[in-house]
Amino acid sequence: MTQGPGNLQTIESHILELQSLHPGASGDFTGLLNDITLAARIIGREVTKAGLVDILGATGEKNVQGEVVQKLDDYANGVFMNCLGRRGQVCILGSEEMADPVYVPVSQGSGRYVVIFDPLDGSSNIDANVSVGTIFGIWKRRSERTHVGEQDLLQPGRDLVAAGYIVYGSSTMFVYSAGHGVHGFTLDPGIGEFLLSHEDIKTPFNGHVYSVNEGYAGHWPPEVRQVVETLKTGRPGRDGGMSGRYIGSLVADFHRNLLYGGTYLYPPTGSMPRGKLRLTCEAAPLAFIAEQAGGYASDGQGPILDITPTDLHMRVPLYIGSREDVLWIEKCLSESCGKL
Ligand code: P6P
Repeated sequence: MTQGPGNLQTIESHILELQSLHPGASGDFTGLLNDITLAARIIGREVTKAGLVDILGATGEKNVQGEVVQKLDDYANGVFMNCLGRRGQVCILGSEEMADPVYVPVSQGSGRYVVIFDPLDGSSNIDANVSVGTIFGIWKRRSERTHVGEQDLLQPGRDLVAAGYIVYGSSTMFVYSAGHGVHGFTLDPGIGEFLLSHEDIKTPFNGHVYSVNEGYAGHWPPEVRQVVETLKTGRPGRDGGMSGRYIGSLVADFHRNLLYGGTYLYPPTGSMPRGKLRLTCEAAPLAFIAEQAGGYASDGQGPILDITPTDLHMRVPLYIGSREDVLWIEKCLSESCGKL
């Protein structure tokens, strides 16, 4: 008898197994995660055929960050807004593409969760067929359903109940954690299912890659320049320097570094004193993933996960990836030494 395919586990069954860890669970969390996988499949379908249909190029509009919005950004944001919370699990939706959060009316359900997402990060690369990604974070509502407000929206990453990203590249991968390790699923477009391909991802303790836009080196604080130079030439006790790998697409750089080891850096510059990346929809969800996989994420002074946002679009410097490397960077920057 011919052998069928090996151990095929769909993301839906993986999420259901999670639910079994929480006896008496309402199923809201399971439904919400499945809604996100649906949004991922719809966005992935459009991203992978972007070159074939007239959705390339920018809308000409600018988003709240002042960045030119690519048509697919708009589309991806709309998909998330339409797919999430259809069954009332969500009380607030926040998006990198929307200036203000959307508060879901009480009448539309239990509203147990808050979801903040970057629907299509790295979208300026779309026309060049470079990998792009979606990032999401899920928090629990803190206040009574009838009193939802900023205290529910602006929570530290330490309080995330789940986070993940989808990378639309040579294949479409869905990587997430609900606090029980990090697991990766690869989309089989033939059956439209995400199948478990990377169970319990652990990122290497240190790496040989650093990812940063060195075009800004002249605008970094001197201690950052010193740290990056040391990464390149080789830290004391390390065999040689690191290699530079920078795609210009955070999810793609992060994903490669997560699997192979490495560190992504987006330091502050003169024009961006808090860096470029957003805490709630980029840094915190990826920091949650990094720490669940044994890595670490810092703003240069301390853990990203311990920062409570002051507003939905708050930016933070980001140093994220292999634990030992990021801890070394943090030690140097917090002591402004850079010469260890
Ligand atoms: P820069 C894309 O706009 C993004 O948010 C990340 O995906 C990427 O790592 C970074 O910004 C690229 O920024 O300033 O190097 O072009």
